Amino acid sequence: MGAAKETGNRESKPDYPLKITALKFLFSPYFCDSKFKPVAAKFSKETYLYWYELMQLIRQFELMAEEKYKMEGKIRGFFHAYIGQEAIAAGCMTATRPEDLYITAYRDHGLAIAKGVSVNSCMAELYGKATGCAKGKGGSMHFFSKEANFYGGHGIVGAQIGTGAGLAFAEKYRGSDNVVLTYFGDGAARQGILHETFNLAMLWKLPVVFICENNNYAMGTSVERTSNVIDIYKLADAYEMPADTIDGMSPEAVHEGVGRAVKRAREKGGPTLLEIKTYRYKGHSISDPQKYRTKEEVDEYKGKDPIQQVLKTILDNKYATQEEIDAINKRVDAIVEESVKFAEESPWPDDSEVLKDVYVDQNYPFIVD
Ligand SMILES: Cc1ncc(C[n+]2csc(CCOP(=O)(O)OP(=O)(O)O)c2C)c(N)n1
Ligand SMILES: [Mg+2]
Repeated sequence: MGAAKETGNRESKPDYPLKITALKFLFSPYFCDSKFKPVAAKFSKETYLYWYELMQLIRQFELMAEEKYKMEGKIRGFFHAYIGQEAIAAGCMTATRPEDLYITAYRDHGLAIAKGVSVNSCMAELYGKATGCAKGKGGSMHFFSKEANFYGGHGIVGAQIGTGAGLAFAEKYRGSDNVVLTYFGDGAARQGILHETFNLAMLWKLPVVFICENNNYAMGTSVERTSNVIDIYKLADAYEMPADTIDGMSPEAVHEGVGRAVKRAREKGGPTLLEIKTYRYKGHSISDPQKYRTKEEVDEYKGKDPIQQVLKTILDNKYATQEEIDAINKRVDAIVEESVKFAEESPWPDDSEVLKDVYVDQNYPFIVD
């Protein structure tokens, strides 16, 4: 756990039992069942292997896509890598159920893959192909899959904060016990929509967990340069919303903190703000010269790499041999290679698709022949 703050309604230690059942299928999410063992218990071998494989998959997917972008020009447009932040996706997945909804900003590849949007359809989306998860019409910033309960992929900084609360309102209205995880960056935390959304989310006790992925930069602007309040979790205070800070380089810490917030939301206790401290190794986007930070700073965070940390735990505890790790890496490489083949062989969207999926109402007056 990151340093939890001991004021007001803050949390400092796990306070409820949690159990992860065994993983049945590769990349299908765990079920988190709050009736069983305490969260402070050691995580299982299966959990570590799942985290390792998932984080490797996300990273290798992005490294491959970056190569296809930079070296071969097969991918164009915006592209924001999640590399360095994978522990957030991993910890959130083991702390939530498949029915729970995720919504995020444009840095969306990692969460989409974690949530189960097919790797083939993600690569095809980057290629702009008809088989992409947004039919090739969204690209990197607009991954989407209703089946996977992944609600985007949003390019307007902060806009998804309100939409996430809207999804939570819908879940409450329908009487489900699903929880919405609404992700946004440290830069988005300075948008006015956050305050209006926090106000209503608390008033109506919506089942939403607000997750600020604080990677310390909004494009080239550091958190310190955006506000007098640099502890983003404190923004919850104005609405008496529970809040916490979490070490985002540790899937264990993410799981614990997110698990508590999800439990609260599921049990009708309302929203939580989690400030998850993380770091992106790559630039803001693929075309960022990164003049605003030093190589030493980047290297310091690479020294805490979540994939390497999880690998160390696996090997130290003999959860797997090096040969078994090599087999996982090979499997991941094969999935990524296959996604490239799938994307390259897929057709381009048909011209007739241009005006489809813009408005639900096909007779909307703006759509004319
Ligand atoms: C409303 C709006 N303002 C400005 C932009 C331009 N813009 C795109 S990303 C970004 C930085 C956001 O940083 P942060 O929220 O920290 O997310 P991160 O990129 O670090 O994941 C900005 C200002 C935008 N897309 N939308
Ligand atoms: Mg940021």
